[in-house]
Amino acid sequence: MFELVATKPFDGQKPGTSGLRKKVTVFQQPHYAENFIQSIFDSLEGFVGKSLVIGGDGRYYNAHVVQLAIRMAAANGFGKVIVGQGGLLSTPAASHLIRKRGAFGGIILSASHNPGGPDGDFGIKYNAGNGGPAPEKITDAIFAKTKVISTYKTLEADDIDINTVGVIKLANTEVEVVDPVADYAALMQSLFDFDAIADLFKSGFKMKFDGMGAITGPYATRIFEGIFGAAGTVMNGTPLPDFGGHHPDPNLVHAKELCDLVLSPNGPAFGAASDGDGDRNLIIGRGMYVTPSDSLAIIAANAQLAPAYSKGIAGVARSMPTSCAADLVAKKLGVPSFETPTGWKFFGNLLDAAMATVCGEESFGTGSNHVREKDGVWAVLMWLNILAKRRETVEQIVKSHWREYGRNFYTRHDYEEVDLARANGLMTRLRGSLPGLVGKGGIVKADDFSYRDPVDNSFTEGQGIRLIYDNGSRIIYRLSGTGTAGATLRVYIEKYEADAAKHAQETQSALAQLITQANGIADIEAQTGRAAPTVIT
Ligand code: VG1
Ligand code: CO
Repeated sequence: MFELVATKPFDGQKPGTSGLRKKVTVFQQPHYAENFIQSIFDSLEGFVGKSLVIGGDGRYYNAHVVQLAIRMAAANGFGKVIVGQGGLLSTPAASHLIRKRGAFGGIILSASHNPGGPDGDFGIKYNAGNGGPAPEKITDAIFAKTKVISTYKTLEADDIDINTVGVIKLANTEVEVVDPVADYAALMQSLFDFDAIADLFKSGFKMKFDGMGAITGPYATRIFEGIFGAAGTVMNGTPLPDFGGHHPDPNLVHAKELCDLVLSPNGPAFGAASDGDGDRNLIIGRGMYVTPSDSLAIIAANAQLAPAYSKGIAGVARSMPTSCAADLVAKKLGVPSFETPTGWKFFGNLLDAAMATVCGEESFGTGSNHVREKDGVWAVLMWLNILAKRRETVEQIVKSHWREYGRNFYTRHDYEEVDLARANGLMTRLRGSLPGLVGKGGIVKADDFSYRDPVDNSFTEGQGIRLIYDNGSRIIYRLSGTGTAGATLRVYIEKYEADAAKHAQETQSALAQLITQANGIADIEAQTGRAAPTVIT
């Protein structure tokens, strides 16, 4: 019944910021997904007889890869596979399930915020026993295995029924199909004051949540509409293989329908959205969009309003390009703040060691020590908990935060699908110009960010070019590690403003001077052929 299939290595199966992401058509090549999954197993030790969690965001090709992953897990000797019903699990729910069941690890099928459908993207990611994305040590080992693979192990067996909750035997392996939402909803209930939130809704508070045709629909429907009784809250709540044509990236551009609604004068008081795999969040109040960096800082400052964090937080961690707003909160709370490279995998050690409790990224990612992934619905519930306790509007909460701490004006300009060679050329040229930039126009530091993990001492370099000014302003350039076509140049721009009288400025105009400098220093138009960014957040 076990089958050893001969195969040859594929080029480029290198995990990026968050797993291996490629066009669906690339994954559809015979043996492509199998090679990567076998390489994951080949880089791990000691899993025979143990459990593996498998699930994905429901995008096109999910159903196919879930089945082959189950067969391969069984053939490779896992004693148990825990799979979400219908092959579905949001990324944070998968992280929770790994931890709750003491699984050896998990395979998450997702390309997250990347578009789906037959012409869209697909992805595979391995999470370790702590529930978090595999650290670089493991992803490097997986990549090394993909270069030498010659066979993979599978079973000769038909697809099994994963649409019904229950247990199925596949060869020597037990496959348990679980409700993808139940455990996660129970975890949320243990963290937040659900009674206070339900009361908020009873008082007439209105919210819209945009599932963007992706994985969070069932989670949001069960929690917001089911538990809180807020009927009519969820829009685009059914996960679809092509996300209903949505680009499930919860930002002002792709969640426009939601934002227009909430920003309108008679709109709901609160709006939120999540991405393809449920780990990102967009927070917007009537008349007030909250930047992810501000959201992280506000959550850190108010976390003690939620039962699970009532004794305070141990520390705050943010990715390097995320604004420094959270650092100011940590300082006031008297707890440490950490600055890590981009990607949630770098928070894992800090969370495991209880050095940080709340973490966040400027890319709409916020989370805590409750799982080892960022968590979209968690962030929305945290905001609801804060709103329920403070009984102020989102706008009032944000503005009073700025009055207390000052405002970190912040924007990110993305230049998508730039020619790869030109993008690399821009970065190389920029790197070469760094020594000459110090001392010019107030720049006090110009470097390529590197990070030494304080827990395991691992070292990572080349994580983004930063220009730091004497007044704390920052310009950061890096190339995306999640795209599947050409290169995406990300330019992050930040300026601190202590004076409350200047907090009302529009973001792009407040940052205009720095934006011009950012474009000029990297010579973006000449180097990329692009006169303007494709997405501004
Ligand atoms: C992007 C974000 C990063 C995030 C990563 C995965 O990576 O910038 O902050 O951790 O996506 O998020 P990059 O390399 O493209 O900048 V998700 O929700 O796509 O898993
Ligand atoms: Co995601």
